[in-house]
Amino acid sequence: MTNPYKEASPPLRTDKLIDLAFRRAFKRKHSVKGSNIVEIAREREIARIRSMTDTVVSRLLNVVKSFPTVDNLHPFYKELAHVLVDVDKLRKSLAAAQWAAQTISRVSKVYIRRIARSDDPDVMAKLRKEFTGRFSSILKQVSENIDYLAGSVNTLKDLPDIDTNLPTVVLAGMPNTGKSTIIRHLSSAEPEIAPYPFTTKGLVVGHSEFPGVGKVQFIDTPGLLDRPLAKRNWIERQAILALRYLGRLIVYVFDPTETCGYTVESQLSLYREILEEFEVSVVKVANKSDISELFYKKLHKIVREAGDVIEMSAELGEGVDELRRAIWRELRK
Ligand SMILES: Nc1nc2c(ncn2[C@@H]2O[C@H](COP(=O)(O)OP(=O)(O)O)[C@@H](O)[C@H]2O)c(=O)[nH]1
Ligand SMILES: [Mg+2]
Repeated sequence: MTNPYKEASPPLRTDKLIDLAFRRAFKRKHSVKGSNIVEIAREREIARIRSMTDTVVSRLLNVVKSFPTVDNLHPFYKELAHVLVDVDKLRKSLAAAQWAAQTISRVSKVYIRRIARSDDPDVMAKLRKEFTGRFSSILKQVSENIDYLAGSVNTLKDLPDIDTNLPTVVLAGMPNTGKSTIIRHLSSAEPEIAPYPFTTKGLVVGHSEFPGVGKVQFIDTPGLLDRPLAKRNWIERQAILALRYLGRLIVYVFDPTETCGYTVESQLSLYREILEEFEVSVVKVANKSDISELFYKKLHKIVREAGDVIEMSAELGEGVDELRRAIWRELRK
């Protein structure tokens, strides 16, 4: 599944919707077939009511129909929907839009019937005016709901397209430890950036085939899984924690040389937080082995706490095969 909100169509804001319905009903000439003044008037007023009704009802029902049911979504998208919008209000708004469409349909039938029975063009015009009044008032009654839907759809459309059916490996580690370099080695093509509303850097998504496993998705999360969680606000925290529904496996990248600008202690502390929050397997990597004079100085501190790590140099492409094998073994489990 990709972003389930991609296909949702946002409604027009209520005032635009009313405008559009009026424009279509009154600025356009409706082809009427009547043979005398009374018949022509009747046909015209009925055509106006039908036009207003169709314009609005089809649009509202389309919005309701195209909106995915939040409860049925993959937990990643479900969680993010809850972070970005008020799902309860969303539900009520969809129900209100549906109610408005049905009510306008019903009321228009009543007025069409009354106009059909009339023989007086003045009465017909009066009935049509009465209808437009009811029409506007029904829409105004739900305008807050319709506008909320419009806003929500536009927000949710910005969620990234992530294939939730693929086995997914998430990269984590402090900035400059080598995650981007590693993901480039692991994926067959240049990784793509999927915008993520919670970070300007987006999610970096790469793919690669693994024998017996098939296509595997790699996700790097710059600005998210590279800083302590404790200091995040609620929204950031939720946005980060939603990632746990994607990854079957985390590759945590250490930089024992500390040339990344972060101490081994702080790298271990983020590692601990991620272990605690994400209950998935972790493959541990110690990167930048080419800087050997610094690499071995603190490696033992990492090994003491995190256990065996894969020593690699992403810069030189050394250890990449071993990392691939470790990932493969975990995904086969
Ligand atoms: N010496 C050395 N430098 C590396 C290695 N891997 C990455 N770097 C460098 O470290 C910096 C940060 O790498 P990057 O992949 O962008 O780290 P990220 O912030 O974790 O994505 C870049 O200048 C890389 O060239 C490595 O194995 N050895
Ligand atoms: Mg990076």
